[in-house]
Amino acid sequence: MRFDVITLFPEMFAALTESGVSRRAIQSELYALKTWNPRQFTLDKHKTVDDRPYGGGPGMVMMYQPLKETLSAIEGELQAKPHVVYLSPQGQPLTQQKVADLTQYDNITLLCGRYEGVDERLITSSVDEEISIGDFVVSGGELPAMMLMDAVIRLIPGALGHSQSAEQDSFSDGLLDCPHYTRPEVVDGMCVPSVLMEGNHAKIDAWRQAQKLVRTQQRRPDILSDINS
Ligand code: 4G4
Repeated sequence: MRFDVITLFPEMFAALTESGVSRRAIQSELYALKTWNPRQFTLDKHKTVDDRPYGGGPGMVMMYQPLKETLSAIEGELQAKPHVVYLSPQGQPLTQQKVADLTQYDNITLLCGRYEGVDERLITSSVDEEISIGDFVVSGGELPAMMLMDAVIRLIPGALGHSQSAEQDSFSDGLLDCPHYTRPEVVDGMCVPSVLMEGNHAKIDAWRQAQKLVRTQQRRPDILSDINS
């Protein structure tokens, strides 16, 4: 799998290459990452990537031309057209199911907006899907893009160690996860649920499943009503 990222702040992506599961997965060549700065595809001496919005109003808009040229340069390096994703608050919500669907693409290009976003004509001509990581706003698409990439990367076979398997994640069965405990057996007067100390694995599995259901009912009843509809 290969990710190409269009961003005015390529240095931010060191967060993925320098630590954790995403760094090990790059080192093991489970995926590749290349960043592209649209500033390098500008035509004027000031390397302008943004301009004022038609119709007036506050803020700036990312211009069509540098982004289109960046996409063409990316396509020039690939065998086939990439799946182009634009991160924006106006996108379809990202879910674990959507993350799993994205693992099927060999090439994903992520477009990271800054300012008020990108010229709508770039979206209609070149973007395959617009995705939101949640109903809130951050200053740029970079952090949302990194979250999407991290979520996809950890599903690539071999990215997680045996001890942490993706099948055991929250949402893998559509429910929230059960609580977890480790040593010591008592800490600041708080003990571990006795069922986990008794070694009856059928009973432990049943307890964990019940905890998942109870927590989902109490914290996210919206998830249960989706499953039951
Ligand atoms: C596109 C349009 C994504 C990108 C406007 C991006 C939240 C999300 C951005 C903006 C983002 C999300 C600056 C408002 C960058 N914020 N929820 N910001 N804004 O996925």
